[in-house]
Amino acid sequence: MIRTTTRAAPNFALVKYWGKADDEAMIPAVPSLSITLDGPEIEVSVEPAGSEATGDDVSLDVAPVPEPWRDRTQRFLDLVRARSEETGWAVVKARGGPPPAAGLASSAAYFAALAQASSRAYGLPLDPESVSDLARMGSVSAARSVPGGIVVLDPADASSGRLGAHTIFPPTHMGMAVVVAVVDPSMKPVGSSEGMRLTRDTSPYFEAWTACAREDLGRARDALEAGDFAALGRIAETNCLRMHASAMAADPPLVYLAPATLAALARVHSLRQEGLSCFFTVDAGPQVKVVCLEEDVESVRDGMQGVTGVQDVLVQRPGPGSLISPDRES
Ligand code: 2P0
Repeated sequence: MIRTTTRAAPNFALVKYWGKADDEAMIPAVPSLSITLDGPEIEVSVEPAGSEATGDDVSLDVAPVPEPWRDRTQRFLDLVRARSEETGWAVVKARGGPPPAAGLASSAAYFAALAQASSRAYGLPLDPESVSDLARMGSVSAARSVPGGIVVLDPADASSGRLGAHTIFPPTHMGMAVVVAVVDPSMKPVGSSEGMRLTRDTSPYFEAWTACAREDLGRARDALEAGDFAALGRIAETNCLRMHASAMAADPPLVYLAPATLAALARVHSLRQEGLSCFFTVDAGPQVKVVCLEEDVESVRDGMQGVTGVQDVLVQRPGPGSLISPDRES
């Protein structure tokens, strides 16, 4: 077993994943399209446990640790060992990354880094497609944080239960940046996995949501191909609100949008009317991600800072995907 340290960053979807077709195999019900960011990175190391170890030792230096992460990490390492000739226990350490379980894609970053580190440590294939396929088994959205730039994860690409995400455009495509307006970084009351299960099982709008997804993906790809930022924004905003509408119609209802979230959406609309190239997307939490063109990033950041209830504004850029740090291997 090789001691390995890797880093990975969150990704935000413009065409969203919400709902699984197969819970066990972690196959999404819909295709999704996302931007992998350049930060904040979580660092994960995997190394062999000592000879007296009787199990894996998982040390998560993130606060607070989301409840499913420990169990999922354990199941993930069991899966890695089942695919490997190495069967030893591991010591896993994680630190950094965005605040967990707040709709800032922390689990995407964590499982992407864990997949990369454990693939290297346990001698599994290291091609991006294989690592992405493995990351998906920790969290579906983690598959999208392995490749960089603009990424697609499409269940139509699954074969023999294998499904990885791939880059469709490099990070520099169209010169985009992401301004994150943090409304409340504390843990959301209903996590994504539970929220999408509830939506699938109880929302009368889930079927309508899944019916729109493939067309949204095709239109988003066309807009990216044409370099049409305004068209991409219309598709992303519509797709985002369709996802939230399906969740709001669940029983019990799931409302991830806070009053300050709605105020931030209104601000994005007015910034656009003032001539800035920007659009919003919101995940399973109250934070608002504003995608804009690089030339407008300062104005958009200033505009979002003035929204009542917005606690912090961060600027991120499309990034290269998860990377092994050779200096930390041994
Ligand atoms: C997305 N989200 O496409 C969507 C939009 C949240 C809203 O992917 O159950 O943490 O571990 O597969 O990957 C969050 O879902 O859920 C997510 P699991 P995951 O980014």
